[in-house]
Amino acid sequence: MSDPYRLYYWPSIQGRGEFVRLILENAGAAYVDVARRPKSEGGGVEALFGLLREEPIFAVPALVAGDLVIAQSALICSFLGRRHGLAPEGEAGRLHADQLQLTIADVVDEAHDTHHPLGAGLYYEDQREAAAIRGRAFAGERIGKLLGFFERALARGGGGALVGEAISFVDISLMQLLLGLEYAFPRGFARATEKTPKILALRDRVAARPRLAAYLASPRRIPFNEDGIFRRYPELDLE
Ligand SMILES: N[C@@H](CCC(=O)N[C@@H](CS)C(=O)NCC(=O)O)C(=O)O
Repeated sequence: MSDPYRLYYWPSIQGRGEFVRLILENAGAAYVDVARRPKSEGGGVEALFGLLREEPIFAVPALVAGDLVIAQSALICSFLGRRHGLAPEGEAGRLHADQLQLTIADVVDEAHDTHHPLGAGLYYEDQREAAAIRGRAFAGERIGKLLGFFERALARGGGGALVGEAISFVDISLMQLLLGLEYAFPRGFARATEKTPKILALRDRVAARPRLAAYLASPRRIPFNEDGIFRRYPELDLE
């Protein structure tokens, strides 16, 4: 049996690492969520900083798979999808799935920038005014435009999955994106999704997959919180 995967990500948030956790959970793959292990067992955030010192990686999440060390959440999801029967067959389908996954990563960046519009290194409290402008524009316009894009992408393929017939890593990531946006921007999300019934139905089907449903209900799933990417700051949402 091969060694379990080692996921390196912050231990107290879902963040970008959650996209990777969900693919691992859906695959039923053995993995160690390294920083959530005690320091005495080689875990803790010290392990993250150690990896960042030793490997040519700028930021977590990172996945160690045998001799491979992979960063960038979209790339890790694609890699795991291909390894675990969760990726489309053929080059065109794989490129399409990667393209959608990268678009999801772009949306994650935009969601992050609503609470940190001036700088990731500054406190939220020091950029509240700019955040309110950015957040309202995101909740009022961008969510609708972005989710409309995914609704059309899903409809093009017949409505069963974003790429091809079968659920792939990108459908699982879209589920997480929708859960995150709904948590952070409940009013903007409710308005935007009045026009996107297909992606909501896909989200529910994905979340009901037995391994994912078990994970989502388990203590392994860190609750959304205001340290993560998707933060519920009502002043950033629609009035
Ligand atoms: N594009 C990268 C972004 C990675 C990233 O920004 N990670 C955050 C945590 S979610 C981080 O550790 N950032 C540190 C920094 O930017 O200095 C991905 O999707 O994995």
